[in-house]
Amino acid sequence: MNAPLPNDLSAFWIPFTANRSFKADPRMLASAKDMHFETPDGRKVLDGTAGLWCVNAGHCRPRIVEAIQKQAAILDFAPTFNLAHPLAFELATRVADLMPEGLDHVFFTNSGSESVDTALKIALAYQRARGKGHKTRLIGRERGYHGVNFGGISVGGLPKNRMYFNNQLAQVDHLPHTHDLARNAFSNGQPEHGADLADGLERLVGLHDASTIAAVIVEPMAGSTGVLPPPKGYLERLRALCDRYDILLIFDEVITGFGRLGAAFAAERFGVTPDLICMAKGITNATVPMGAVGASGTIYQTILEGADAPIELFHGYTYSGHPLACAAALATLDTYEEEGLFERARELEPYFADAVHSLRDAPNVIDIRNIGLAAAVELAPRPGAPTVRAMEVFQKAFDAGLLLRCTGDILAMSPPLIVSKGQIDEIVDGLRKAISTTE
Ligand code: PXG
Repeated sequence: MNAPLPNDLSAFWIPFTANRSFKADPRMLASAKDMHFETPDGRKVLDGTAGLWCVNAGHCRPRIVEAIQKQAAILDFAPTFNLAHPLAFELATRVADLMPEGLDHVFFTNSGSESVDTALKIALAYQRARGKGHKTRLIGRERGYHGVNFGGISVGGLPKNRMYFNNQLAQVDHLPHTHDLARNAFSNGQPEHGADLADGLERLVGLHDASTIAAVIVEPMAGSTGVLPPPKGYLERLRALCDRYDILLIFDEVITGFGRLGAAFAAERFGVTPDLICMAKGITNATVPMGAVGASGTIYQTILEGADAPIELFHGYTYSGHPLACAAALATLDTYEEEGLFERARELEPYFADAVHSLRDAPNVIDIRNIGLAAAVELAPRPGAPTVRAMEVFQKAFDAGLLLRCTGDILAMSPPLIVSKGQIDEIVDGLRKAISTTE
């Protein structure tokens, strides 16, 4: 497809992008189908990252396209403040069925960032509703990414997301991250070492006292920072400590939700059940913006029964449970189920793992990590110019027809769950070529 190019690139302020260099040399996408994007000049690009970790069923899937088209002509919008529409209930039930037992209520948002801030607010509302309004402190983790809203950047642990915006939430602290090249380099799946890092929570309890702490939020597998699977035993330990100190545990599953780790949620994969789950991205296969927070029955009932006003939770968005997003999500969940895509991810995991670990001997590779259909290759930073090497690899791969993600000196891969073995080889060969030809 040859699509017309825009005449003027100046007005669109591109997110999380070096606008000046991008506009000098733009990389455009015009269409997409299944595993590929196509550029305006007709070049195919293999999607090694499911867009931004979100197009889990592949692009422009017919069932989802049709559901959105149909719904737009039936009910384009319906308020969910004091009103509702049937699809939102249907979807909430479907999502609840996918979550671990005990998590059975769903609050709709429009993005991962909104899901995170919603979950933090629900945690505070819960503590207050049960007469523990003094539990207000929120604990995140170093290197965590929880979106870009003020709550999310405060509990998040990426320095640049925090340092530029000083109006952060007070009363926040952080667990240590689990990145440990000395002990865990080239782990396949969950690393052996680091369960003890969860004891960081014990130290924070010692410092702040459990009576001030409302919730801990972590990504079960840290994604954006460069794929850090949880060390063996880590999440179990964190769950046990949260129970001991009466602290809520929130899993941010914006990336891991909907099959990335070979199960509906990482909670299921790891056998650890949080009190709240943040989700977005894969819920609609990224076709229509949507996020959600899954909550336990205990949290829901406590807030409803402990409320001091008829509206129990003072929170919600104009587009919470938007009809188009609900239709897209229902068709997406049908697609995942019909095609067995979560199981497929689990079945492909060993093949994917072997393929990415074959890059071990490529130049400058200092670590390879993987779990489910997510993997990262970490490169040694170029002396005096950190991050430049990975950016060059990313650009080379893109020019050769392969989309990867780069963050710092790390290249990440997270293909749609429909990826074939041949396409896994193509992704890994493309990355090998790009690394091998980069100084
Ligand atoms: N939580 C987690 C764990 C995420 O990964 C968000 C929250 C925020 O979601 P929204 O929908 O508000 O963007 C995310 C988003 C990358 C990359 O390259 C990752 C995300 C977004 C964009 C790029 O790693 N994750």
